[in-house]
Amino acid sequence: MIVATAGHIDHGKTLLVRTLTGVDTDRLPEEKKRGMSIDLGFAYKPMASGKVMGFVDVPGHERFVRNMLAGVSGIDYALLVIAADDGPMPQTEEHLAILDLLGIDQGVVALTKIDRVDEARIKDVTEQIEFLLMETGLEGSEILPVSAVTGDGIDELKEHLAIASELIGDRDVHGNFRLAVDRAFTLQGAGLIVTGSVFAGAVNVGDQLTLTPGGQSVRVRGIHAQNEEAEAGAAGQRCALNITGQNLTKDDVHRGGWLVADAIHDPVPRFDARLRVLPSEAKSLKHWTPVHVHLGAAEIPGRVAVLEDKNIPPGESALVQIVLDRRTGALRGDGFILRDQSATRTVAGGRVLDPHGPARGRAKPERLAAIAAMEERTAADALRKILDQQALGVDLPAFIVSWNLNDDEQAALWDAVEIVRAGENLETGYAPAHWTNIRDGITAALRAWHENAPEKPGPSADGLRRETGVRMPTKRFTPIIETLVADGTIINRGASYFLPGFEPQLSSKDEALWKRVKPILEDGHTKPPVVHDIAERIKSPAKAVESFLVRCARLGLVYRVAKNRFLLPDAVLELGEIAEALGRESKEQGFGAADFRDRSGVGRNLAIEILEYFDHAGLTWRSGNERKVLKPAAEVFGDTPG
Ligand SMILES: Nc1nc2c(ncn2[C@@H]2O[C@H](COP(=O)(O)OP(=O)(O)OP(=O)(O)O)[C@@H](O)[C@H]2O)c(=O)[nH]1
Ligand SMILES: [Mg+2]
Repeated sequence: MIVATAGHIDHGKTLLVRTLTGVDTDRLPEEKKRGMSIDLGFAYKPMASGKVMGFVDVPGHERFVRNMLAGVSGIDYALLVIAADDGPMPQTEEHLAILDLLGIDQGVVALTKIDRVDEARIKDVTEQIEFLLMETGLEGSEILPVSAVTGDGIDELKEHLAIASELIGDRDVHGNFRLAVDRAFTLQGAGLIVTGSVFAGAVNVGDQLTLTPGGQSVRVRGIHAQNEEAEAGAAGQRCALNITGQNLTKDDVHRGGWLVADAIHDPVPRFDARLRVLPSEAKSLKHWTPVHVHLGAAEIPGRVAVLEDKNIPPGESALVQIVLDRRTGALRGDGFILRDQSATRTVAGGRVLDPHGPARGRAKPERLAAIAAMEERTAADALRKILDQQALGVDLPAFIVSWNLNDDEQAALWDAVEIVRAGENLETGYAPAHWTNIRDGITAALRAWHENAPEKPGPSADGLRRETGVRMPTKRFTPIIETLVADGTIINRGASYFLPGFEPQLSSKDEALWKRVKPILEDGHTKPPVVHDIAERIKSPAKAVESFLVRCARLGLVYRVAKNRFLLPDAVLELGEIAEALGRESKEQGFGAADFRDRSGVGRNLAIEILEYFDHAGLTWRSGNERKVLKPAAEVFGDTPG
């Protein structure tokens, strides 16, 4: 369990942590000199259960709220410290609001410095605090009077924390590993050390991880979990990882970065979220307000795009898109806080819903529905809703990263949700009803195409997309037809798509012409006459014969070897096999055009035309005057349709 302190300056947070753990977390000379905390402090306390409790001690000064924010995300339990003499003060309220906005709803209040006040005052302040906690996540939390000076109430507080840690237990370790970096330093003899709270998943010595947003690859050489040397670390612990990586230096790692499993390295420039504006704000939060965004241990300037209305009144919540000045790691469910542009006031906070919100059309009704679906409690419920909404399919890799689902969790998701997954990597998901619609649309479009043009091959992928009339980008359409080809619903040949069983046919006019031209081509075999000569022999215009032969080529009846020369498939295969034999015989050296001319007997000009056609078709590879054969001729020309 990780406990973080919270509360106004000088109310006794650091001394209380020292009393509980024996560790003075104010280590900076500046902190000692000024008698106040500036940065985060860390302390650990082994407990009777054998577990170790981690403490994050935060500074109370209003100028260091940003440091406080880096410390409290990713904790399990709040220790709100309020001095009995002062009672609740501005940062008591601000820290409490931050804990509430981050969704931290487990904790205890330590009413400190009771040695300085009388019983009546304790009763009075306790009532004030009960009132203060109302309608926050910490409503009803225990309020324990203590004195770090006399030791009064300290045993009760220790007892309380021990029980809380048993009740909370080990956090559910789900998802891929994710640690919010709050410190990075080099240690003599060990190298680079990175510390932080583990938000999700587990890590083992030897694991490969990625630094977000930079993308550097690192390896874990050693782990300290809750201050003890360990083989592994997991969610709910503070960890120090000794990492190495190519050319990796301390400058590559900063507070605010993330150390994550490769699968969830996905820095985003914006995210969609639900945002709540603090009731204490004087004015509504306007669209495009500049703010400081605190998420994990990061602080990034950005702006708020209000999606549903023009602004959000104090105390209200609404869907927003947070647009960041630079990329950061953010996943669904992450809590975040917004402070005003001059970083003097906490204004609002909320939860990330969709880290893959689009820059354009972010406030369209269908987007609002998609964001709202991400508010569902489980990935399965959210996916069901989104599949239902999105007739044109859902980007599954993005969804999986958003929810940080590991392999087992993904498998469970596919079991739980009725879904058709399409594409080479099953990357697009469809609700079964939507899938059936799209499939039927495609087969209907193909059927209409074949009926209209029985002599033509089917359309290309892009043509098919247009014929089907679905409004989706090629990138989304391609996986669909890949899947339909794989399951045999449609057939792909060359660049064309067909319905099964469809064979393109010549029109009756072309069929009659073919009966006259085919014998001429057969006669010529590897040396057929050019188009012009064929036209003369059958007494037809050359243009008409050429376009007729182009139609035949589309059906695979002939190959167009050169602009004015068409050969029958068996002649092309025979010539291809001659090239293949020459390639085999000439080995490394390759063969020349003259070799091919001599062996095939087709004459110099035609030999060159044919060889250039072979280069183009991928049978041969030309370098200088020599050619090599890349694959068997039968593989390139053996299986011709029609
Ligand atoms: N009498 C009395 N003094 C206390 C008690 N707890 C803390 N103090 C004193 O209050 C002063 C502030 O205590 P800290 O623990 O540094 O307060 P803090 O909340 O950590 O302050 P920041 O980190 O600056 O926000 C110190 O002089 C402490 O000795 C207590 O229970 N009784
Ligand atoms: Mg302190």
